Amino acid sequence: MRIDIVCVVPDLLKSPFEASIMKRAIDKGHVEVHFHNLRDYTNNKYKQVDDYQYGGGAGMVLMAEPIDKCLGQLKSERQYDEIIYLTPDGHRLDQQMANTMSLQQNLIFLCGHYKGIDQRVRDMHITKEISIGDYVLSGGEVAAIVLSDAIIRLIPGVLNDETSALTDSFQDNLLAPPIYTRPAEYKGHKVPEILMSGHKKKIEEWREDQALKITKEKRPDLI
Ligand code: 6GU
Repeated sequence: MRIDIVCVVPDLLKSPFEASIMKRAIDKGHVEVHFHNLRDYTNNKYKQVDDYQYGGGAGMVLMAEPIDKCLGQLKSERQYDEIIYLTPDGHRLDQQMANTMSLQQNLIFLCGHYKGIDQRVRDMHITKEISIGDYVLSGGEVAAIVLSDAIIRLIPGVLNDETSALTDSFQDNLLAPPIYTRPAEYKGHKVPEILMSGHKKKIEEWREDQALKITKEKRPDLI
């Protein structure tokens, strides 16, 4: 997989790709991540990327030209499966969407900033618009990190058995059951007996019961 991240603050983005699972996925060759600064695609000598909005109103808008130039350049180099604009008014990200995108080859993530981007580049280039939740961030960069992490960990071969994505919360539309590790008793708090019984089937049943109970309590909307 190749991900091209187009934004105005690449420095906000880079370090999460330099540690842990995302770094390992890059080092093992499962994914390439490239960063593009919209300021490098400006024509004016001040490298200005934003301007006031027509019709008035507070907040700046990212101009069409630098975005069009950057996306046009990338699209001339390879075919993209999706050109995704990260915006609070997009479709809300869920596990199903991450699963689908994890099987794709080439993705562009365009990060909005300020009030957003000129509608004309949305119409011209964007194939999908994604929000990471119903709250507002100061820019799409943080959302691009979230989306990248959600997708990259699902690429076949990135996680091993111990970190398998199959048992994650949401993979079966339920939250995950409680988990424990050694010691068996900590400050008087004991690990549930069943988990130490060795009965595989009973343990599986207990986990399913717990997952259902917790989901009903915390996220009844999922059931
Ligand atoms: Cl993708 N961008 C911004 N700026 N805020 C958000 C978001 C995206 N998703 C939720 N809030």
